[in-house]
Amino acid sequence: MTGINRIVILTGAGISAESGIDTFRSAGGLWEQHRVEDVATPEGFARDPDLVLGFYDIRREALAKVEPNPAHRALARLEAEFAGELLLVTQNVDDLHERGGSSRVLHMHGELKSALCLACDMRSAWDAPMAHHPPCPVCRSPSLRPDVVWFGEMPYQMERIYTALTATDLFVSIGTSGAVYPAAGFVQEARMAGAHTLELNLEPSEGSHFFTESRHGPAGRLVPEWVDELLGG
Ligand code: BJW
Repeated sequence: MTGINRIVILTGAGISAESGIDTFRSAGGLWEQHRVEDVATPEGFARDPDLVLGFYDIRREALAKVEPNPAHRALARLEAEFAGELLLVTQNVDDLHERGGSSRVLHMHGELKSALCLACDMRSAWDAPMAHHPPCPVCRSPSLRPDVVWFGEMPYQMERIYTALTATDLFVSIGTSGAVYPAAGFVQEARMAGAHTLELNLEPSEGSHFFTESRHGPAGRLVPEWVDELLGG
């Protein structure tokens, strides 16, 4: 592909599905196992913190047992070999992009392996359970919550993302249902700025019609194929 100097990539749960991490909205996915209002809202956390901390403890533990797949690795190869500017934005709270070799990942919905202290507002790297209310490493208050973005909260680094979207030549959305805003609106921002927009997803997403090009299939195949094509084999 010629004339591509800036790329913004958005990834969602589908990119980690072949690594063995549950998506949210697929049959049998996380939102069929749990009520979203209970485990992914500040109100749910206020009502029953132990339920929410336990939900994230289980997911953090599961993360230690899975590995990045060819889609994560292909994006790391793109970061290493693409001569232009690349911004990789993920909605995922897992660390499979980093373990797959990407070194610059923007986690707009936070990270499972980070804790946010409600007492001192500090973030700490975190790889242990939280359900027993351990003390914050900074202020010692037992006030930690997972450093993730729930419904009704502001996703991280939105200004940086919108700035990149308005200047990008190519926007690629990988493995996301397009059901959650503001991420679901990125394609329209990029299109308005004149970018080519490409969807790589198992099936047409809710916002499929907004993309100039869509390819459907598993990310573990589609992403390496697209990266090969972009880098010229
Ligand atoms: C494969 C595959 C394979 C499978 N290969 N593909 C009414 C209208 C518009 C907006 C709103 C509204 N009412 C409320 C809102 C706002 C709300 C929202 O969007 N609600 C919607 C439900 C309507 N959004 C918010 O509250 C956000 N904050 C906000 O808007 O702040 C104000 C603001 C305004 C303007 C600018 C900026 C801010 C916050 C949203 C937080 C979302 N949090 C979660 C939980 C994070 C922590 C955790 O992980 O537990 O984020 S919810 C969950 O959904 C998680 C995900 O990141 C997110 C998206 O899910 P994703 O990744 O798309 O997964 P799935 O399962 O939906 O889809 C997977 C896809 O992969 C599918 O298409 C499969 O086909 C595909 N797939 N296998 C390729 N092998």
